[in-house]
Amino acid sequence: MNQFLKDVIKGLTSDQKTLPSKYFYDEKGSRIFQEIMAAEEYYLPECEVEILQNSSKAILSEISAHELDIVELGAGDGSKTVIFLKEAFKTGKSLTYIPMDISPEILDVNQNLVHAQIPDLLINPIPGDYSVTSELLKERNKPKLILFMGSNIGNFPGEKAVEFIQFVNGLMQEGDFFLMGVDLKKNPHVIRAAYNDKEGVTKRFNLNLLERINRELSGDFDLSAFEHYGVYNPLTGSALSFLVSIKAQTVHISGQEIEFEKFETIHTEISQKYSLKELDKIGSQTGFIWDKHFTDSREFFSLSLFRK
Ligand code: AVI
Repeated sequence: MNQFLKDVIKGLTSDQKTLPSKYFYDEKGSRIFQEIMAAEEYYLPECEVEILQNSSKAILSEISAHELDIVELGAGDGSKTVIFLKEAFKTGKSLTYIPMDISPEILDVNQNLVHAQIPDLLINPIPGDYSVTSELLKERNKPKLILFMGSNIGNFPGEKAVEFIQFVNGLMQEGDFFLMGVDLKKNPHVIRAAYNDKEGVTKRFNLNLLERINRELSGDFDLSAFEHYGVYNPLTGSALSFLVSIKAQTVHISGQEIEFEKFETIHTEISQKYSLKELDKIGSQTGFIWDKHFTDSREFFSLSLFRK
């Protein structure tokens, strides 16, 4: 049984049905995600760009090492990171940019984009699952700055976020830095709207998960019988996405029957929001000795710099 099918069956036979959000990103899902990033209500990318434009210099001034590996986990196309890399290049440090991503295709796009804007920057892309490929980093003993942008940390459920930051800390030597993009707690209305855009792009993104199961795992989900439901809980700081079965129904996936009660939900995603205080606490909990937060003018988002 392939891993996708295993995870889908496991998630849909649990008491609270779930589907792992990592499966959003097939070709179609990745395209819809680009549309989300351009949606009016989805404030995250513009905040991160504002911080990169206004604070890259200040971030770099905290790092004294002259030789530096800038490692980016889940690098994607590099279109935002390049703003930071340009500033880093201007410092005259001897830099190597090491973008890591599961998709070799996106790393090609990344390399072309960065090379076009900074032709003299050394780029050493590493394709593959970074939980495996990060072993390669241990062979390099230059000072490191590890980047993990875009609020991707928010998509790790509960304790997994802390475990991931601990894992990153384990890749680092004393004096190395970690820069993480984090979406901050804010007016709940703003967060709720970001995951319930008027144009219904987020709805399409969520439903594509069922479409993907139909396409790849011989499923027969009737997409018109499921609705997108996005909530934000200010008590926990979690934005949660669900798919709601609007009637009692039976779905088949690779020959297996899955029953849905009327209004039963599938939990598909968590997007955790943090306060700066919580980030300080997480930093010291995960082995960092110092941190500093760089925020946008509305204090919606933080690029948080941690030193080991
Ligand atoms: C990729 N990640 C940070 C996005 C988020 O905001 O959690 C994914 C997303 N899901 C719905 N809209 C955007």
